[in-house]
Amino acid sequence: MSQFKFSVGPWNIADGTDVYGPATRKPVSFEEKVRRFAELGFSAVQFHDDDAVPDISSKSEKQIVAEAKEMKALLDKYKLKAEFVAPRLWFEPQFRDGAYTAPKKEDWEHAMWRSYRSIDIAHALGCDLIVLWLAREGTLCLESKKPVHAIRQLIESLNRMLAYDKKIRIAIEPKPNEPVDRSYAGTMGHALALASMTDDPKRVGGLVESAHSIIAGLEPAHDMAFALAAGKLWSVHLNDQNGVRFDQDRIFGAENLRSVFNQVKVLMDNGYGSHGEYIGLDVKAMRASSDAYGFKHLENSMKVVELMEEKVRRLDQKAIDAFVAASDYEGLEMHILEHLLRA
Ligand code: XLS
Ligand code: MG
Repeated sequence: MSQFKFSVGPWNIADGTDVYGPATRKPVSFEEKVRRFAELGFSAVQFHDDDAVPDISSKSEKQIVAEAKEMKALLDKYKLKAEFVAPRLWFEPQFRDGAYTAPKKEDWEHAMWRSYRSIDIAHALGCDLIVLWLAREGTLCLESKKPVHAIRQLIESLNRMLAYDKKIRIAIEPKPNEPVDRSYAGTMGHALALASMTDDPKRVGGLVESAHSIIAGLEPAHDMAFALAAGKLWSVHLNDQNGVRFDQDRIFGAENLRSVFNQVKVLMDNGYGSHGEYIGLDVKAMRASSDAYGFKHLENSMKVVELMEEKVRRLDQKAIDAFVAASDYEGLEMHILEHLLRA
């Protein structure tokens, strides 16, 4: 049994469509996803704004809140909470050159409208966290934006959200690229630097996604440690990634077991979850998997967390300290490998 509470977003149940080919699995209704999430033992659902309120830009503020309240009733039916709401500012063509760093004023204003609606939806769903994956905040053509001006406009966007609602908290989910070519906020270091430049830094923190750290060439456990040291690790997206390439959203543990062990260790060692934080997943079943196995990657990821929790609990820290005291790092390395490899 895990010591953590888990959360997941509906986009984790994907139909196999990728940039090179169509769906390989039948679509699953939103309610069926929520029902299965509850059945699998998740405690909360992660939302995009337009997961809670489809076609959000075509609706009035009143209608948006009404539909968000209907979504809350669905969560209550399955005894699930909402973890966060993330404005999905990478779908609408209007945001093709960025949302918070959009060069055209009307595009930036629409991004702010979507962000305020995300805050309204969060309140209706009963949560106080907004996640910003800054998917298109950067450049495709390097000279298309003045970087200092764009970054200051991004900070102003955060300030306007913080001013719109005095309770909301914002977790920035950094990623160094994809879909944008060069991101303005590629790592947790950038996210926490942005937080420090806002009008209310204590309400701006971070979400570490394992794969995003790997794509940046960094160790996810150290990115988590960096945010934990600042008291600002407010969510995680545990998954895995085979090296620096497109975001694979592989199951947690699929590629990098040593790192995965250290990610769980740093979370356990530092009381992650004790202030209500969830273990969030951001994983997708392989395109080749059939309909019957369209949820198995969620079960597998949770199972890996539980197995690694057991490995962390059984770790002998005194033995580690003794190897370090003797500067016997080869001995320490083998001690850890045997610990991981033995049943
Ligand atoms: C990128 C993001 C994305 C979700 C949440 O990894 O987490 O998967 O849409 O914004
Ligand atoms: Mg993610």
